[in-house]
Amino acid sequence: MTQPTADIRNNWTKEEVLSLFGLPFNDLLFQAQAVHRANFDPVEVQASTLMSIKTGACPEDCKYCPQSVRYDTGLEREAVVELEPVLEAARAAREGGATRFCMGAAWRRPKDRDLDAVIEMVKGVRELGMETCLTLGMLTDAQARRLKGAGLDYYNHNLDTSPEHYPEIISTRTYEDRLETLGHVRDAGLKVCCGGIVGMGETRADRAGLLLELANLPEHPQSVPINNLVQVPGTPLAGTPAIDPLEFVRTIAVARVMMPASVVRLSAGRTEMSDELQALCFLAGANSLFYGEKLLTTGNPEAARDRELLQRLGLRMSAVAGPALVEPV
Ligand code: SAM
Ligand code: DTB
Ligand code: SF4
Repeated sequence: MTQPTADIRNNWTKEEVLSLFGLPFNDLLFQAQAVHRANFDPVEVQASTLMSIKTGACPEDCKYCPQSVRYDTGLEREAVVELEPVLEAARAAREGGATRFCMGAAWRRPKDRDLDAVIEMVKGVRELGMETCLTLGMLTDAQARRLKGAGLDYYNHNLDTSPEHYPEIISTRTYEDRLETLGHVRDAGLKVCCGGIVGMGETRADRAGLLLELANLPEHPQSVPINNLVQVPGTPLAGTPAIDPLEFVRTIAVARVMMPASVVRLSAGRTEMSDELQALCFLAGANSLFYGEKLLTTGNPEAARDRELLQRLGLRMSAVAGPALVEPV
């Protein structure tokens, strides 16, 4: 895969982003597809499988999240899972064709001693020849370096929305806190997975604001998950009017144009999407998905159904990295 640097910009303006959003749909998709083809194999889609390694009872108040202790969503809390079930799930994900295994914990921030068990998981999954990703909440500089030393590939930490809309969604951690963790992750040499959620009642200007923040980070995140809100009864955002599906496609396309060499993931919310809508997202430059029946606590399309969809579209999952293809620590 070539990653030309000439087109990589970190100085986007809000006006430019809004004018991309405002292009006629076909012009925007044409531009996004051209950028995609200049940077990636256009028929390849990366597949990541998620697993929740610590579920529920989270002290944060993210209004979209079923795992916050503040909302009654009927979710059973679960302590940190043992190593063996994690490795079993990772093996199954690998058999199914996933190349990355992402482990998520409902923490505000992990304690140093929480990382001991997590590091064993990272090492074990890596030995299976898969890439590893963690999302554990805020990290200190030392924690990020420790995870890098243990062989972690990616750290997921989302900005979620624009700085302006953010206070409507979360009060227990600031945008600045998120940027700080992203800095620690980047400085530790970990690959950054950072994106957001749309369909949370935000405006187009907010969607543009989110993409502006992501693209103007010191380095583009290597992985950019675009989630469509999964509405979970009991969360404050349940009942929010859904985003126009074509506006969702535009958001993917603008992300692709602004971050040409980043892998853009069509993330949560696919269960509610038609095959045609997902096809448009791939045309708009999405080249990754979450693969497997479950996200963290909510549903995702069946693996067999996704394989069939990709096959109908002439797309293929990128090859499983063999142990030799995963960089040594
Ligand atoms: N607790 C850690 C944190 O928030 O940093 C890590 C896990 S958290 C569940 C990871 C991400 O999942 C959130 O930042 C959010 O972007 C996404 N997410 C959570 N609930 C969601 C929902 N209902 N719909 C779409 N995305 C969601
Ligand atoms: C991301 O951007 N989306 C994933 C992952 N990173 C951790 C999480 C989606 C969660 C959807 C709600 C749930 O299943 O709990
Ligand atoms: Fe907690 Fe993460 Fe959910 Fe926010 S998104 S409530 S931090 S698990």
